[in-house]
Amino acid sequence: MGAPFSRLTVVRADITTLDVDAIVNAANSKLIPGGGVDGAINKAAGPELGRAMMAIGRCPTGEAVITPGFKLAAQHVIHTVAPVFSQHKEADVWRLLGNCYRNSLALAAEHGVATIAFPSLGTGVYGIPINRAAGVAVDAAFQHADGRDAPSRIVFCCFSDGDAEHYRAALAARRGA
Ligand code: AR6
Repeated sequence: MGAPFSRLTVVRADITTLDVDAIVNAANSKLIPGGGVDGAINKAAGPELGRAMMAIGRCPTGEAVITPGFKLAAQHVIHTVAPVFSQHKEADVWRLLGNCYRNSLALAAEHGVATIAFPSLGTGVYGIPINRAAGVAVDAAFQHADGRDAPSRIVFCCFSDGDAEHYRAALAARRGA
């Protein structure tokens, strides 16, 4: 197993419980605290997180911004905005979703993050099919994990066993590529 693969792991967990330097939030472009993983992260971090998000006020689709983690074990929360599946051409969905992972990892590197966990961005309310989304996530992380400023651990944090299976399959496919 090569170095990039040893840095990528899949877990089934509530992302708010993970002891990592940064967790990634699946936010909306107005950075108004919402439901899904965004709601869970805001609940666990406390009201200061929502205030910090709204002070930033905007994050275009595919881009990323950073706040403190407040009451979370994670020191940072990186907020990124996945594309809504029904609102883009399919090729744009994959490019923008890849940008979410790339821009989050670049921001993490700027802040010296050594361990980072992603939820399955865009595959809840935003409707992106998880079988394809997992491949995009793994490809983007794999490319970054090969670089000089790569974190030591990139975790794909899935909320169900079925979701975790998709990420494990995507990792296995990438390993075989
Ligand atoms: N830990 C890990 N994963 C979770 C958790 C959790 N605690 N809770 C949900 N998930 P979604 P999106 C999974 O809908 O599709 C919000 O309202 C969930 O099962 O949270 O990018 C925002 O404000 C799914 O696999 O994000 C936006 O408006 C994954 O997280 C919008 O939803 C992503 O589902 C973003 O939609």
